[in-house]
Amino acid sequence: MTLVQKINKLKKEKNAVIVAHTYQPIEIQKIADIVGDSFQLSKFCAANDYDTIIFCGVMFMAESAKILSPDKKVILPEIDAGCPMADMVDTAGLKRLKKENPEAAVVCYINSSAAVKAESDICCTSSNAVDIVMSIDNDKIIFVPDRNLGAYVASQIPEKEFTLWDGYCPVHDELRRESVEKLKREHPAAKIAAHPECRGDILAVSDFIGSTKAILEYVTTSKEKEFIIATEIGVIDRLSLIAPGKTTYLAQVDMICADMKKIDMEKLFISLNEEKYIIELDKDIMDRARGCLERMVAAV
Ligand code: CIZ
Ligand code: SF4
Repeated sequence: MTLVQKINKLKKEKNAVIVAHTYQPIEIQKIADIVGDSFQLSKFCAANDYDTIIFCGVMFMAESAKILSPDKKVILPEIDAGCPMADMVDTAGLKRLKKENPEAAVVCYINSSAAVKAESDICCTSSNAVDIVMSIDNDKIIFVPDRNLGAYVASQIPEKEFTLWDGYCPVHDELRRESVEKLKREHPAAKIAAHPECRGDILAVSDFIGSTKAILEYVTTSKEKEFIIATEIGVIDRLSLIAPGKTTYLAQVDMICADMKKIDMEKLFISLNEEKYIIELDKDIMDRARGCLERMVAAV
């Protein structure tokens, strides 16, 4: 039996489902039952009848799935698959910031730990961040942990006052405008699609700004043929599967998330076979973090 056949057999036997983030390696995207962004995947996990969820992504995503479906077994095939940006904010620092800004509402990007979500008023994703902040009555906003997404949201809502946590995604933050401009000179017809985790000077020269889901929709529905993609390489892999007629260029060769690439077919098989690593969270943290996620769902 091939590895793919073994994985599919075990999946059936255990009534398990494989979900994968768009930044996952292409072979994982191909075997997954559903591919999407962290929020789409969490919602899917909460609303199905599978007993076990194999979450191919990083820790904060598997945690969000567990928070929204606490009665299911949620498994992350690689326990060390973290998110450097999520790890840049800690609850002690956030509590300090809340004390200093008592009238501010705390908005946390979904790329954060369950503990940080438990300390926040409302969660957001890159698809809904502007709408979420608009839905809040407070004039003052503490935004954690992504300073780039926070600055982008602040630029769209000038009437509110923002305190931004100084976190960032290394994959997006290290993209330089020169790389994008060089590609644009080489491919003048290409449209530039950027994720809001990129720096403001990249967003300023982009034709489209959006989450992975929004970028996929933009490219697949556009009449244009060529695109410079300013986000993680997995989106290019995804587009090669769902929109093979489009030509895409990765904005910079190193836009590869090492954590997202920690899961491979062998680890996926082991995770199903040995049921590891099962996500367990403190009940109190889980309940408070669920409030943060549910307020997001209710707001948009
Ligand atoms: O929310 C997600 O899945 C991430 C990390 C990015 C995006 O834009 O989809
Ligand atoms: Fe975290 Fe960036 Fe990797 Fe996404 S691409 S998981 S934000 S480090």
